[in-house]
Amino acid sequence: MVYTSPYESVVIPETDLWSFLFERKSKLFADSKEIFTDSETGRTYTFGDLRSTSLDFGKGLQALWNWQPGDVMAFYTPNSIDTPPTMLGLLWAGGVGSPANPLYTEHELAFQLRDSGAKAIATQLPFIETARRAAKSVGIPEDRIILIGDAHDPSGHFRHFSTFRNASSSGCPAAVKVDVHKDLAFLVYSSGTTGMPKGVCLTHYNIVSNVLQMAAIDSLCIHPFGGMDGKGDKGLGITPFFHIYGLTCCIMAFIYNGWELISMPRFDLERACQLIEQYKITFAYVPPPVILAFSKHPIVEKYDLSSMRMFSSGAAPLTPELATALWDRLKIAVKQGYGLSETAPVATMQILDDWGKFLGSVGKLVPNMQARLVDPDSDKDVNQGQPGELWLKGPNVFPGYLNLSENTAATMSSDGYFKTGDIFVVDKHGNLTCVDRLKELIKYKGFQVPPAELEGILLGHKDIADACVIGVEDKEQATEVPRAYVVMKPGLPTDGAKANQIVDWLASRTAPHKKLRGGLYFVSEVPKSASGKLLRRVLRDQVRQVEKA
Ligand code: 4UU
Repeated sequence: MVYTSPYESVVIPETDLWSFLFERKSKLFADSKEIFTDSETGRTYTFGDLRSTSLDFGKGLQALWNWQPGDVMAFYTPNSIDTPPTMLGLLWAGGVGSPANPLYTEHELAFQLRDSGAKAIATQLPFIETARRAAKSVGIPEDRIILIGDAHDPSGHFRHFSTFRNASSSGCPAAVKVDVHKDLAFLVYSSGTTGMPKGVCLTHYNIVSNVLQMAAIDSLCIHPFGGMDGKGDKGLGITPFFHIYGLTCCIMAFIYNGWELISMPRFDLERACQLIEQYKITFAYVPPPVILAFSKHPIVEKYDLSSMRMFSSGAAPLTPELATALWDRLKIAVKQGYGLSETAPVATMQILDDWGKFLGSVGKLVPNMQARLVDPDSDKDVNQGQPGELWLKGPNVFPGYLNLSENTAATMSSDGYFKTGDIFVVDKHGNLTCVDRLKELIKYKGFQVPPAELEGILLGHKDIADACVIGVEDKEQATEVPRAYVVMKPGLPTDGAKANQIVDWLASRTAPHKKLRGGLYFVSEVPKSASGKLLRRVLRDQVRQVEKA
């Protein structure tokens, strides 16, 4: 059975993202409307500033670097209010943005730079050393590293993006013409259902679609609380802009809707509380651990959070208990959305009215989406009420992984659905609930941890013969954590000290969210199929059995 979104379809214009945001809306918002404010400096971009700064930067890219359509720029930076205008200027010039976690090691960053074919890197001063080393290792010239943020390079060696503004010519030609269905706006990285991180190709049309799909849900959410009408609503910008959640739900949706985002460079609970009180913030997109912090931490009591109307939680499962705990303590509603990098990202979203009625559900399909729930062994639809793998179709679904046609083919069904690798049930109202994950991906606080990547590094350790990494639940932190099962080479120690040593060794080679917080256990073998394929699920199911007992 094909499930269709119960919401009225939205009309999606065949417009590039820059023009979609700035040409249409410029007629609706005053140029002076504040959109992005930096939580620490108070610096602000108004709608008019965003438009002119992005234009200047786009023109500068063409004039100074001869930027060509399709050229990729990596963004290796924590949230900065300079990301939206530079990223959009890049798009104006026909370029493609590829954001990377600023805590990536040189090696992790180099992987993405190489894979995406990045021609330049936008970063901030504290990250310049890693950016420089990674750039060097993939052959990006040092003068293609550009700074954003408040700090300039005192030596003047690395150029600040604002100097592109001065360099650009006057006049306002149109954005570079793109084929909205083929040309990419973003190349974000996700391991998908299996293996190493892959470039998820997202077209202009994908992103424009998702902004409008979300806007349709928002328009149904807000009225009981007095209208999310672009006049008074303010969001707290916690979600990383380097993840598709922040890119679409914070950067693009806020510009489109004319909402103000108070952007935090990193999440800190007390600082978040101060900002909510100071700016009278009304909503925020967050992952579940942030809900945990607000519902449990004593510091929250010190602040007046009464302006907050709702959180929207996504990127990992939110339990009914957590949503209820937040409501009981602060009377803030928390609705849930679900999606993936491959769906740009929002595929389902609760309307505010539904959050307490269907606790634990991720809501219904957003407009213009269809879904099937399928038995992954037979590819047949499951009966209603039965769990099945969620397959999705819609204008926000990506065209494929970069240069990986086999992976793309494996993830698309013959009838054109994208196979999410997540197991869902659906109720008679069309509310979807995620009950399990078929794929091997681990999510630490909403961040991806691809097990194959950690196993690859572990196998590079001189003492290790074999390894298997799985996700285990950490209820206290409301997240999964990665755990390794390791086979040592014969005769080597397998005590706690050795385990800690390997955990630290691995941690020094990865971004902090990939640390083996679930521990490292020595085993004599790891489960494998007859053909030698690692059976992570077998191990994961065994752990779940033990933990249940
Ligand atoms: C259970 O994390 C994302 C997308 C996040 C997002 C956030 C708010 C989507 C919609 C929204 O409203 O993308 P990725 O690619 O990093 O990770 C995708 C995976 C999914 O396949 C699923 O396993 O993250 C998991 N996931 C969730 N799981 C995402 N949202 C949820 C959820 N419940 N609500």
